[in-house]
Parts: sequence; structure tokens; C-alpha cells
Amino acid sequence: MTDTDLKPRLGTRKKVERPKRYLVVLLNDDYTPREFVILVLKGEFRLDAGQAERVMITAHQKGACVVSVYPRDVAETKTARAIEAASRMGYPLQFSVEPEE
Ligand code: NFA
Repeated sequence: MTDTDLKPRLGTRKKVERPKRYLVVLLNDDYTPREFVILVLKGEFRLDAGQAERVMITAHQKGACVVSVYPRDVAETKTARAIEAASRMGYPLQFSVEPEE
């Protein structure tokens, strides 16, 4: 055997924290076409056609719908890219990014 020390030393034990995750939430508006919302959900957030349709419709009916959950940098990058794509088309599409729980 090697001398690998498997015994925890006093004072070195530390809680391991799961990195916080962030919800990306799709917000409804009156102007962005449904089909464009679906394209963005598929293209940027990698939802399949069924998921994209359900998320779009839920946001349309209830005002908002969770798209997915990511580490903060991923949530922010995807959201910025999606908003930018909409903005280039003249659409006011918005998302919010909020910490889980
Ligand atoms: N409410 C938009 C429409 O009727 C569709 C939409 C859904 C927009 C979800 C933004 C988010 N064209």
C-alpha cells in the first residue's frame, strides 16, 4: 500500500457546497411571435419541439414560465444571446434569471 492518508484531519473538514443554480424564466409580451419564441427556446436553450411549445404556451397564458436551470454564467450567457437575437428582429422578448430556491 502507499501512504495515502484516508483519515480526515481535525480542522480540515469543510462542508462541500453545491454551486448555486439559476432559473431562466421566459416572460410573456404582446408582440414576440409564438414561432419565434419556440425557435429561441430550441436554438439557444436546446428544448425539444414539445418542451418549447409547452414553455411558450405556459408563459403566454400565465405570464412567465421556467425554461431551465443552469450555473449562473451559463444562464446569463444564454439569456443575453436570446434577448439579443429577439432584439435584432425588433422583438421585445425578455427573460429573468433568478437564484434557485
Ligand atoms: N404572447 C405572444 C403572442 O401572443 C407570444 C409569447 C409567448 C411571447 C411567450 C413571449 C413569451 N404573440
